[in-house]
Amino acid sequence: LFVAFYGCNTSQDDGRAQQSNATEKTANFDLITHNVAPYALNDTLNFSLLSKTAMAWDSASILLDGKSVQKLFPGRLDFSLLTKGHGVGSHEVVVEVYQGSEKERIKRNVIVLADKEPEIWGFQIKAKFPHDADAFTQGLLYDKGFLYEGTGQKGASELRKVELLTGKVLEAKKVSIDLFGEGIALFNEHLYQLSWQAGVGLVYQKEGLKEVTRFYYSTEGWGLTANDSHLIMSDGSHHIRFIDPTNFQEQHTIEVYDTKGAIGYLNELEWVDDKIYANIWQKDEIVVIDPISGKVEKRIDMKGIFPANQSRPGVLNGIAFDAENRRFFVTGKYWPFLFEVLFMPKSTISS
Ligand SMILES: [Ca+2]
Repeated sequence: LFVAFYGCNTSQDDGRAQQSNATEKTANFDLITHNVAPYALNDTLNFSLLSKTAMAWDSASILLDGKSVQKLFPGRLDFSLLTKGHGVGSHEVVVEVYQGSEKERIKRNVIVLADKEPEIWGFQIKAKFPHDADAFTQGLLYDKGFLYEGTGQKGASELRKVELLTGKVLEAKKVSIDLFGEGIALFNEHLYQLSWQAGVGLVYQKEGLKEVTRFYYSTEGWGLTANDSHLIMSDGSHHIRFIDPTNFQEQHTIEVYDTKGAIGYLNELEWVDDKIYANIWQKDEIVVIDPISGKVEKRIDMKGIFPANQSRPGVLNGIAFDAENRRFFVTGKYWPFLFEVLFMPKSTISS
């Protein structure tokens, strides 16, 4: 029997992580799939356990992402797994075959892609505001009439409260010189700021930007946002982590995929209407992600956001949302402007 393994035909060039499906070799058993890859969200994956040596066995446990989901017995070698409810990305299927006290473990990684092409959206500029051209923007959010901004570079990193209309920095707190500031989020009247590679996060009271505590994580820190229960963090990969803001424990992780593969380099984040907006590092693109499945639902083409007749000092970075007035703001690293934008389906934008 020949089993075709699917390797996502993607390259690092467009920010997609290299992923492949693979099975560990085992002595007596093999695990074969009856579906033709690639697999998509909501597919039912059909497998058969194949005994290569006709060895007797008692039972087998099927584990999906570490959780036991089914049992097999001799005479029943076929099983199905529903991808629905498990999200896009990499999943581990393990079959543990028992014979007395002996156990043989067969592992298969499967990649589940999005089941629907993302909608292609664009933008319209509604207003243009000044922005500090010395700000290496790494995090941006809006709260009660003010922008809050986290800036990067060692020695120049700050947490700032900024006046929207003028871009004037009203308050600034310097980040210690050993930390390279990254994304920021607001949760329960506290501001949280990541650092890039030090594994250290800073927590401030919003009023007065007073540092109150620190937290620690094992990945790089890139973008940060929050919903009403979690801090939500990117690390430069296609993973987004949900963190408990009370003890900083990671609760769960999603992987971000479209119909072709993983979407890497997820950077600055914004939680809006139960979706995650993420701008992709070094691209004029924002993706809108379903936070349950990790599926990319929209790709917002931001090409043309920076005036074509001016040299651009840095990449697009920074999405903020004014929930009360339903306004989106975007800017970039060292950009002299911050834009209020309206996102809309590209087909509805008149050129
Ligand atoms: Ca943001």
